[in-house]
Amino acid sequence: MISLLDYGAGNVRSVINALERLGETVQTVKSGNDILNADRLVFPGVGSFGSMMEILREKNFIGPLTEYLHTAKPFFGICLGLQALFDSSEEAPGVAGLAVIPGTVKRFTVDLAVPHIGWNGINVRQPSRIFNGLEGNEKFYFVHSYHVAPSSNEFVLTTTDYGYEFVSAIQKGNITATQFHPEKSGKAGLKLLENFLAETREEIIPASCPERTVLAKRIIACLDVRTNDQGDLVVTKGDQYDVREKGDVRNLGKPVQLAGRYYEEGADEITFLNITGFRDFPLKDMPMLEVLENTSKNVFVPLTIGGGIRDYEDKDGRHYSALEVASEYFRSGADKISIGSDAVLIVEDVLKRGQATGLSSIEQIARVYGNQAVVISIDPRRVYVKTPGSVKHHTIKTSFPGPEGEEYCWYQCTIKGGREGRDLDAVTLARVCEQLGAGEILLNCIDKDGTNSGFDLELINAVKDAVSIPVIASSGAGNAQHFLEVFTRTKAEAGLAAGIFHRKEVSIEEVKKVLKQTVEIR
Ligand code: 1PR
Repeated sequence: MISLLDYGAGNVRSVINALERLGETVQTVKSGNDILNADRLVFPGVGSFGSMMEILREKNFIGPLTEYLHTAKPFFGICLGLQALFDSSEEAPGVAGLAVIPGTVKRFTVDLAVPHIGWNGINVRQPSRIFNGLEGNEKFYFVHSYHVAPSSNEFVLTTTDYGYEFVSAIQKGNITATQFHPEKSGKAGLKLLENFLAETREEIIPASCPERTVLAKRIIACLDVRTNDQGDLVVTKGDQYDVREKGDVRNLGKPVQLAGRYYEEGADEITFLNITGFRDFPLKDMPMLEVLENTSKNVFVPLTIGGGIRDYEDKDGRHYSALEVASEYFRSGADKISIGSDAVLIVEDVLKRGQATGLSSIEQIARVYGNQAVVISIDPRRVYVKTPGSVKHHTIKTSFPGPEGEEYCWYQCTIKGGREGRDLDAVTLARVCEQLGAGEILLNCIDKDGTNSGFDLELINAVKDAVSIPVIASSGAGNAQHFLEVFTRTKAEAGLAAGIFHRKEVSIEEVKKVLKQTVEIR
């Protein structure tokens, strides 16, 4: 039996799933006494430092937790569960941490995308039993904008490089805590947790730790999901967003099975898009929640879910906020949610008002679950123009002139799965969404989707230049070389594909083989 401290702010489902996969029975802490009575305690932190400490205080957990940390009983902290151990954080000035380890928590000051999202390595600084069976060159999944800065090196267990070297895990007697998420770090992460649970392992330093660690470019498999005309939930795939062939919805497999296959084949992340979510009420859409629940039991890499995340009014007039919809997805095992149509409408409103309301789905979900949990999915389409000044939008000079020789184009945002074009360009959308608190951009391209002709590098460069959050390049991948192209000719942090993986034309392994010599991968 292991106790899990869930203060109710986010997704602890994946941690429970990982512990259960390792044969543990997990008991969720309900009171301060449960903390004091625990034999082993896991603390996965989600959200922000300030709200975490506030909730711990409201629940009267701070005293028992501090007392527990001063016993010899095992403790494992994850992400904010590491940061909580320090004196304070720049994220919430004036709010005291648990002060078990001297030092503070600082925001990344780097000329790189923040949050630091993805798979990075560790450099081991002292022996620990959690490293048994690891080579030392494995990568683990990180997602954070703040990192701990201990006052001395005494308790530093690992460091990681991102612009500069930061402390990525600490060890102090019975206390182990990691900035990365072992529960989302595939087989290496499960091994690490297994070692923590098996208390008798000997303390080691793995043999092949890298001198410097490098963040890997992520390869993401995307599953567009919808109900077909027979009522079955299927993975489908469009050609420029048209998913029907001879009148029928293309059926490329079952969502849970396909996600399991991609996990085994080495996908760094898996994205589900409920592509008819814009017209259905997702909380009635139980199959998607089931898909997430079942997938997250066996897939230990990050899961994103998109489609239909917005405010709703049901037929009886009951209001559901986008935050409620998102919370349901997080509870079912999602690590991030992606917002498509609603983001376009929100940005249009912000531009009209000249300011944000603080009430949009992007702002609300980012406040509760953190910026890193909010992905904006953009569905743009190229519009050619003769001169850049002929429209108010962000235009680019293109190397692929339009049908009438136009040398400029802009990327028009669409909603409802490409069905409706709006008077807003993708660059502006991305920029405003970042200001509202989005943590990542999933950049599709309707012209390229399903064409196998390669990513739209011009679009990716235009958006990447406008934001400092990570950008996932999507649409058009036809072979492994296209991934090499996108990672060498743009600064995209991740590449996503659907059709080539579903149809088994190219495997994730093949993509990584081609990238290996030139691009850092997991
Ligand atoms: O608007 O918040 O309800 O979200 C709906 C979501 O569903 C959006 O993220 C939107 O991109 C997606 N969507 C809606 N309709 C379609 C469609 O295809 N008819 N899917 C659709 C878009 C997702 C792409 C695709 C890549 C790679 N497809 O990410 O996976 O283009 O494909 P490829 O490698 O085969 O070229 P909301």
